[in-house]
Amino acid sequence: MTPTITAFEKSPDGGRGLARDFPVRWAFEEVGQPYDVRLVPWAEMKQPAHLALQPFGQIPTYEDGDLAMFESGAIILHIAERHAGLLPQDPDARARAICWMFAAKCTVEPVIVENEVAKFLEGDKSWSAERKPLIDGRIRDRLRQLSARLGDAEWLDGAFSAGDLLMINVLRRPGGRAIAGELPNLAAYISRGEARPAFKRAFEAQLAVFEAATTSA
Ligand code: GTB
Repeated sequence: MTPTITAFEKSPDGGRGLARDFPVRWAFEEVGQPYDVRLVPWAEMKQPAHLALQPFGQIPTYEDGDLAMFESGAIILHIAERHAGLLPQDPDARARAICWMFAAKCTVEPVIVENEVAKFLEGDKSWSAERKPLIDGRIRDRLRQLSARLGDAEWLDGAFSAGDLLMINVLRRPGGRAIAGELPNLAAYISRGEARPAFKRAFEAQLAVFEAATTSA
């Protein structure tokens, strides 16, 4: 059976591959698993049918037979556990790759997402401009630590893994990319991820959805 994921009918990111269906698409492409996409209009995201799949009314979701999942990180772990290509076979190396998945989602993503919160949800507040350097400072501290660990390596721990996929996906968000640009090894790490054929296929697929929505509007 072909798994089905959900994505925005018209993503607010303008087709830049920043919404969270993107890393799931990328994971499918890395392992060579075909997938279907069901587009969810804004009006349906908080309706009971979608809330039954995603309790917070968000995308992405994943359905495969009787299994329904939400949370992009969990979906990617599920894909990586069922297909070769995103997690090492060696148990210790596999455990370390999973550490990097959690590091991306739990340690690096939160500081980067604060940049978007400040811009889109708090940009009109009187204190918003004062807060920005604090947010940038926290992103810079975190990315310097990541940069120090990556060093001259190609990927975070041996071969490319789901840990790299999630980390690069997080670093691509505007607040991450801007500050990663100050750290040449991180900037090159992002570029290596974006140069992967699987990344490019996933990117083109989500862009095609955005362009179709824009054309029909
Ligand atoms: N923890 C969940 C996961 O990883 O699956 C978070 C899912 C999530 O935040 N989904 C967002 C959503 O559905 C879309 S991706 N939001 C609707 C809502 O909460 O009501 C977040 C996103 C949206 C837009 C951009 N952008 O424009 O750059 C970037 C990221």
